[in-house]
Amino acid sequence: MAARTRPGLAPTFLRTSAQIFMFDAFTRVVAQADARGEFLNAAQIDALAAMVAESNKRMDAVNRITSNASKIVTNAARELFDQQPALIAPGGNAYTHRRMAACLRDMEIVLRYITYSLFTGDASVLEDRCLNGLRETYLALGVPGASVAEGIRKMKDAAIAIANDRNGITPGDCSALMSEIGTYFDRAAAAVA
Ligand code: PEB
Repeated sequence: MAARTRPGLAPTFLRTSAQIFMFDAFTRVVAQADARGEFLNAAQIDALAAMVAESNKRMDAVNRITSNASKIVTNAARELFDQQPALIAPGGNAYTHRRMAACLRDMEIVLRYITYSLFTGDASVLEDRCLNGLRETYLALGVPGASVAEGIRKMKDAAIAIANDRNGITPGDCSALMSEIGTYFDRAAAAVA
């Protein structure tokens, strides 16, 4: 977070250290400007204006991933267990219905927070409410983080294939949006690996 450069101005938005922040692309820029006591600059306004102009693509991508969430989760889990059958064998971390259910639920939670980040154009909701402390949780539970990361990578491939499907639509340039989606999955995978 940007340091306060003008001590007379209190960045109230950033004041409470115990609070957990959820930004979107707009409030993040406002918070940064406020911390410096500055107006928004032209580059910031241009970047956000571009985001608004392109927002139909973003909403469509969120909608596609959201409405295919269970398919994305189930297929990624199935591929993960095909590749790592020890997980579902006796003693494995997805063995027993209880653990299998917990595993599918975890993958769905991660995907859900990624759709929030895609919607808001900011990773903070994913970082603060999902990934923060997740590695430690898995360590304590004995859940193999590298396997969770692999499951997340499989969801990434499936989600991008679905969001980027050119069938039946007027095709446009979605490359920036697709790589943005990729970064959220990459952050999630890196957080637990
Ligand atoms: C994180 N996961 C588990 C638990 C928690 C989370 C807090 C313990 C409580 C419980 O069992 O419900 N919860 C989850 C999450 C958030 C949250 C992401 C974010 C907000 O609140 N097992 C595998 C795979 C992997 C897996 C590698 C890909 O073999 C997951 C799925 N998570 C898994 C399993 C458990 C678990 C719990 C098996 C149960 C572990 C156990 O009780 O032995």
